[in-house]
Amino acid sequence: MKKIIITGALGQIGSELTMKLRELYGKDNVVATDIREPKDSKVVTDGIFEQLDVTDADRMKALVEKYEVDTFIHLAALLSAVAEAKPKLAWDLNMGGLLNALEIAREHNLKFFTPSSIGAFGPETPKDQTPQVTIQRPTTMYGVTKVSGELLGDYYFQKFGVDTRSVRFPGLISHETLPGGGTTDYAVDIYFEALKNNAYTSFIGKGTYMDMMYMSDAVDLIIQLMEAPSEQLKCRNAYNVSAMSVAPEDIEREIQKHLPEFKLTYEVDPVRQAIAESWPNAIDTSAAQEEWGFSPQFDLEKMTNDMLQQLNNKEI
Ligand code: AKB
Repeated sequence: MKKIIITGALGQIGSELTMKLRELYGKDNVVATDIREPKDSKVVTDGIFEQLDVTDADRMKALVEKYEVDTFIHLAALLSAVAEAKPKLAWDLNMGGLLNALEIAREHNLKFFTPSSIGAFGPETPKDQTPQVTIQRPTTMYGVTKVSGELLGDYYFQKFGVDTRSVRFPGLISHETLPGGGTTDYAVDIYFEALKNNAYTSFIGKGTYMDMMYMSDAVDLIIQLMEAPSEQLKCRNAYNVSAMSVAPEDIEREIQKHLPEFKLTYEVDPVRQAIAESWPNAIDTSAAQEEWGFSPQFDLEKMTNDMLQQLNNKEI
């Protein structure tokens, strides 16, 4: 990667990835884009930033040509719960944006990354040790767009030789930017509320296991995957990646080690609970480990220590 364009740069992943890429590759070599342009964000003020609606293929192409980029990191998408509330918009944005980006990657011979998700699995997928290659029949619009995106990644690689790379992200936990409209968002909110109110009401039920990962591991793995030699990669659609499989009560127990009075209660949201139940409990990440050395640094204990410390420093 020498010159990189990122879409959705103000989102949960984008805001941290952009800063890390600027640090590693230089401010002049990272073109951050988003549909919003808040003047108080470091992503906007600390380097190159361009406003971009990813459904506008002409502007996307103009920016790729203006900055002569060689790598495209396409993050702009709606998350699972919002996509379920607005399925047509989710299809138009998630698929329209991805197709525009892939076409430009084909025309300009760009290296390409876009994330898939554990949402690409469905109720018929094996729930535990979910294999890299398995049944993918999701029952959400988010999942439909993620499986379609994986197929497009394969297609553009096989048909046109575009160097497509991807992972199936689990729930991502971060202290910088809040996620918006995901099913796994409870695992972020719980830390903010623990420090603010010593209590949290979870919209995901007790005993519901999902894969999760700390954002610093997610950012590092994107860079590691993008820098891996092309011939090492067998799965062009998306690699399973995860750092832990947790239920709300597991996070509760870890938080209580720091805040003994912390209280977790439940008010289950039937829509997000149904989505969570259609996803795996714990996926098998051996292909990512073997093919490009995926090795996350944060387990639940280490992540909880760091989250609470970082949030304390911010005095939220
Ligand atoms: C969501 O919950 O929608 C995302 C995801 C797992 O893809 N965090």
